[in-house]
Amino acid sequence: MSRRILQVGPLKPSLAATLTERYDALVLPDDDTRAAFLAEHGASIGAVVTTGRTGVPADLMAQLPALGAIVNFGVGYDTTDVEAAAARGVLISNTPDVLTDCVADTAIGLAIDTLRRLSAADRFVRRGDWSGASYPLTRKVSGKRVGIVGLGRIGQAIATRFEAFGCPISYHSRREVPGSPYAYAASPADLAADVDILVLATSGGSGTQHLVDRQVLEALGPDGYLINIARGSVVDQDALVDLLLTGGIAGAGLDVYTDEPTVPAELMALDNVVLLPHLASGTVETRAAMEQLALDNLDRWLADGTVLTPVPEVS
Ligand code: 8YV
Repeated sequence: MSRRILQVGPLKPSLAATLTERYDALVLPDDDTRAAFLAEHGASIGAVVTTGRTGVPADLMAQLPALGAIVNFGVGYDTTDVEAAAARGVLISNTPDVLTDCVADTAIGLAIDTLRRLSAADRFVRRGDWSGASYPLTRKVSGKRVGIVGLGRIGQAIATRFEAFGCPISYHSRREVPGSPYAYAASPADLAADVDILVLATSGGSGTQHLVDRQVLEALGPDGYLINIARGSVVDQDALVDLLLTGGIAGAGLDVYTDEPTVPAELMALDNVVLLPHLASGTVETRAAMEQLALDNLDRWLADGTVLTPVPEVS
């Protein structure tokens, strides 16, 4: 087995430094030297370390014939061609669990910020608008009906947090979760029709592309709010922008977008929308834990050809 490591895409600086210093890793160039680099080194690469931002698409995988493992820094790996990896017996590891708390915390923060308009109120104060008029009334969060699309680890952690706010919870997942105390909805549209806040916590990729389409957003309706800490691809973003501009839904809290880091310009002026720069897992503590888990996966693969936290499709 080839033990050569390749970094694909930007990584947390300390992780990139460790890979170079401790593992003598190569770094895939992102310029016109890439083809020559791959011609020279592609056949020697045994493992790739990457993130969901870049991943290993099929065309890159095809140029790495000795590839045995893809170590993904992040829980989402939708930019890696999982089918191609499975067909070739390439393992993929991700970093589940260690980021669940921070991503769930972000979902709650986004919901409170969006309904109570906290970021907009901060702008109001900074602009010097708090002179005589009081701030416009906002919407209460506690007790709102919350629907969660994707009741995996993160969806469950979000549900637990909202329960503490007295919110009735329902959910939609590909399959009903056995033993779950929450009401199951057979489709995202059925779920959206019955809730005030629709939270997206499902994985990205082709299976969930535009799972939340115009029909689902219309079912959420003019009093409903969308919170997305999953992937931009899960939502029909054009329909979302249209409905936000026309009052078809009440507001949205977004950490993810279709074409990051591009954020639709139309949303910039809207105070009923909170826009975050894909920061959900971005705390010192969680990113350190993700880094450690990525390195533990790499060490395990180098030691015995397995990984600690394989993704389900290729374990
Ligand atoms: C990113 C995320 O991976 O884990 C995920 O799927 O979306 C984030 O944690 C993180 O930004 C690293 O690139």
